[in-house]
Amino acid sequence: MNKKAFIFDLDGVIVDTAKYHYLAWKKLANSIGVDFTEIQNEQLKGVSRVKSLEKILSWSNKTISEDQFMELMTKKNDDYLSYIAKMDESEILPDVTNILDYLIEKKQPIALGSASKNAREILKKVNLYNKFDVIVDGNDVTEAKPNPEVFLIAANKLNINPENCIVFEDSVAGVQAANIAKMIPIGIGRKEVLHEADDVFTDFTEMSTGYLKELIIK
Ligand code: B16
Ligand code: MG
Repeated sequence: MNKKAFIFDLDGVIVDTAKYHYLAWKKLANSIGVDFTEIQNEQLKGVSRVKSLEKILSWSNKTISEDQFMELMTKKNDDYLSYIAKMDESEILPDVTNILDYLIEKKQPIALGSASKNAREILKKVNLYNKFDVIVDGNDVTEAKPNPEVFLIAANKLNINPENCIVFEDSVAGVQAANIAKMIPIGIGRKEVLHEADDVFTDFTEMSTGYLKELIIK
């Protein structure tokens, strides 16, 4: 049995902040005359703030100055921060705390691997910060998912080989990043969207402790 590690994405896996990113991006896109659909939103999940805005601008063929770009990024984040300001433990997704506690009880190393620069603040707000051995977020990386940097840094800090790392992800970019890192991606969301993952669960309520045990001893 090889020692495993469990890496959790944040937005859309631990907390439902994906809906706040959506609302903030939609408002911003509409304010510059760009249509913004849920399908386009799917392509922004797991993607950094800079890359997300670049994508929105490319869909509309808009070019703006660097100053305007920075202004829009600040606007989006301020809007997003106003949503997350009110967050508390009630916004933790179903069974996430149970799964974390089970892994802690089984002495499994746990990391956060998120593209978000707001990750630490959110974890503190929902009282989960202390459950992680290692936290790697948007402030620690230079490359955005699907680049595997965020997960590789987490594996390195935990001192576990990438092929023994299980990654829980809700985004296509994140599943691709885990695959590129040669890790084991488990999708949290829809099978049609996350078909590159090894397994997909709608949410953690569908994941049995038997399944986790298998992952630990595999
Ligand atoms: P921020 P994750 C990602 O977090 C989100 O999925 C993505 O929608 C967001 O643009 C990105 O974080 C950056 O977030 O603007 O807060 O720095 O899913 O990797 O936990
Ligand atoms: Mg996510």
